[in-house]
Order: sequence, then C-alpha cells, then structure tokens
Amino acid sequence: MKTMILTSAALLGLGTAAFAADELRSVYDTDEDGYVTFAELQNAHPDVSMESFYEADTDADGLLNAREIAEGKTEGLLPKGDEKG
Ligand SMILES: [Ca+2]
Ligand SMILES: [Ca+2]
Repeated sequence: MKTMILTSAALLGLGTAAFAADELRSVYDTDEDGYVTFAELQNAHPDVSMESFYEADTDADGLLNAREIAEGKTEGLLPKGDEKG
C-alpha cells in the first residue's frame, strides 16, 4: 500500500508531494485510499464548505489528492491547521 502511494506521489512530480501524502494520510485520509473525499475532509475540518472542496478539486474527479490539498491550503481554500477541532 505504501509503495502505491509513493508511486502516486512520484507521478505528481512535486518535491513536496511525499510529505503532503504523508500528512494527507495521517490527517484526512481515514480509509487510506490515497484520496480525500468531502466526508473525510469534514471529519478533520467540519467548517470547510463543499464549495471550497470543489474549488480545491482542480481535476474535478470529486476527490482531493495530496497536491490538491497542498494547493488548497496555499490558496486559502482549506484550513492550514492539522489538528481536529
Ligand atoms: Ca480516503
Ligand atoms: Ca481531484
């Protein structure tokens, strides 16, 4: 499973992807499939609106990957805090 996630991160071609993927798994991705659904995002950040979720979902597949999470934070769409509550 870990190999698969690292491969996905490598395909993104971003130096920060590995770190972001790790953060994504530990903070958001409760079922560890490598992607964050709106429900998973709301688990960590109940205040995030669906509008923000879809704005962060730049490839419009209905899921956030590590890169989209990182960019969403940079653009202020997603909270930067990693702690629940
Ligand atoms: Ca997931
Ligand atoms: Ca996406």
